[in-house]
Amino acid sequence: MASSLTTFTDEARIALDTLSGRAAGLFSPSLRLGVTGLSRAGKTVFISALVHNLIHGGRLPLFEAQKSGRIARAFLEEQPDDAVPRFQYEDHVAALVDDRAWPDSTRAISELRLTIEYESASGWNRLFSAGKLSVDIVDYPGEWLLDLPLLGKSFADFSREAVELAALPVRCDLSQGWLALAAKIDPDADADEMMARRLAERFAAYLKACKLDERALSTLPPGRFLMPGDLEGSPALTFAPLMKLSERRPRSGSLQAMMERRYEAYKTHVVKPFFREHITRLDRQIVLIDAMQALNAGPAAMADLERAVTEILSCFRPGRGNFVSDLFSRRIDRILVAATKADQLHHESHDRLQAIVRRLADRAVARANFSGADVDVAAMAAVRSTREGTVKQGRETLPVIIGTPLKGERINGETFDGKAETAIFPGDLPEKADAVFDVSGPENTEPAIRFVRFRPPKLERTAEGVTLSLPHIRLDRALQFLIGDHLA
Ligand SMILES: Nc1nc2c(ncn2[C@@H]2O[C@H](COP(=O)(O)OP(=O)(O)OP(=O)(O)O)[C@@H](O)[C@H]2O)c(=O)[nH]1
Ligand SMILES: [Mg+2]
Repeated sequence: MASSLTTFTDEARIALDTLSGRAAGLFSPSLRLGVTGLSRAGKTVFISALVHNLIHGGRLPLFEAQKSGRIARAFLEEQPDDAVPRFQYEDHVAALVDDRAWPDSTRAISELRLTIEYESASGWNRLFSAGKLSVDIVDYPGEWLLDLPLLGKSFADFSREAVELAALPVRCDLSQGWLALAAKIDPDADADEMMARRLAERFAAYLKACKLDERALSTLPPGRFLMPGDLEGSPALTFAPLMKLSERRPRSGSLQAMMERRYEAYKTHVVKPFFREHITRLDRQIVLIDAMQALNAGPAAMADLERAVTEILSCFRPGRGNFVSDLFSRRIDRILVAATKADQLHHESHDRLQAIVRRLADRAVARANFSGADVDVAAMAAVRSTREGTVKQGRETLPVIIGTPLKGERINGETFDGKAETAIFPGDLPEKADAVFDVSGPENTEPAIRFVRFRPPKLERTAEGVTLSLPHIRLDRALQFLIGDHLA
């Protein structure tokens, strides 16, 4: 009874929030754009580049409103949500443009409001609309989305699944430390804070080890164990799955009772509010993926990436009867799945990369049984760190990419100092997208592409000393899909 009451209140609250959000939208049109992806996928760089290009009138030929000269002005405004950290746009751009360094990892949610003043394309619209659109951009870790399935699971389900997954051959070497400790614990013993902490620490260390592992294992919940945000060390994060749980109600004062309570607190105080306050209010969503890294690691990593995208898309799937999906999935009508580091390849391979992302997204859409929103894909670079050229090798002319590799990057035994420019032949992606998913293929073959991380580009200045906008690849196409129709 108690739990159905909570659910009811939550739903009522979400409905109210949604309604008031829409009512507010009538007066000043706004669009909430979610930007997500697993850590290091490129969220911060994407948002910085998008805003920089709009504010500085960058080259965006595929973004119709800009191309036809209908954008009068784009500028930053105060964000509507006081309780959410602001996306530190100025710091990130200073790193990119002044220091030619990639911005620091961000690890929590943040928000920025970009307002665009434009002239509508149709005379009719010009008559009725003010020609002003506020885009609220929300950057949040993909890891947090993967917590949604927990809402439907009891502590016993969660524990059983976690132990099963930890025992899988690919994971057991990483989970050993935690499993050994958990096996020694009697769930009926008296609750002990230090023991709870040790268990939680070992469990979190195992999850982090999976994330760092070069087999690129997919992420397991709870997402905040990897990305705690500001919750580090709080009781709602000091729990772990237990083994040998009794079927009966746990004795009050026992370790099991304590862990169960904290698990429920995690769902109530962390997962639900996150979905209610952020995810249910989104209109559009971009899911960034690091396809280059997965391609480099081989088919098993591609399969893993596909699993992660499937899980992420499942969170936006309508009509599953879970407590939020019915309400918000109706609102997100466009989702873009984008690989954002295409500048590490020669342009001849960009369409192939896009075909690979399309294949991955199609499979994820099918597996997640997803419908209800347009899902498109893109191979792009939010910030283009390379130029293209050719190099003569004997009689052959090879297409190369030229850039400044980051300090410490290595290729063919050469280590770079972060200052010298170099030309690299990155190799080609396979013509058939299926090849990169084929786990039955020969193992341990050299990756098809050689990939080196470059420093952000040096920006040109005009004769008047004005810095030009950040170069990109197909960022304009992404923009057109995500917000173009709202500027029609
Ligand atoms: N070449 C290239 N590299 C990129 C691009 N975008 C991101 N990167 C690389 O990917 C790294 C991670 O990018 P971020 O934007 O910080 O990724 P994030 O998703 O915000 O990561 P977290 O904040 O840790 O979750 C950067 O440090 C760059 O090395 C791009 O457009 N081109
Ligand atoms: Mg970030």
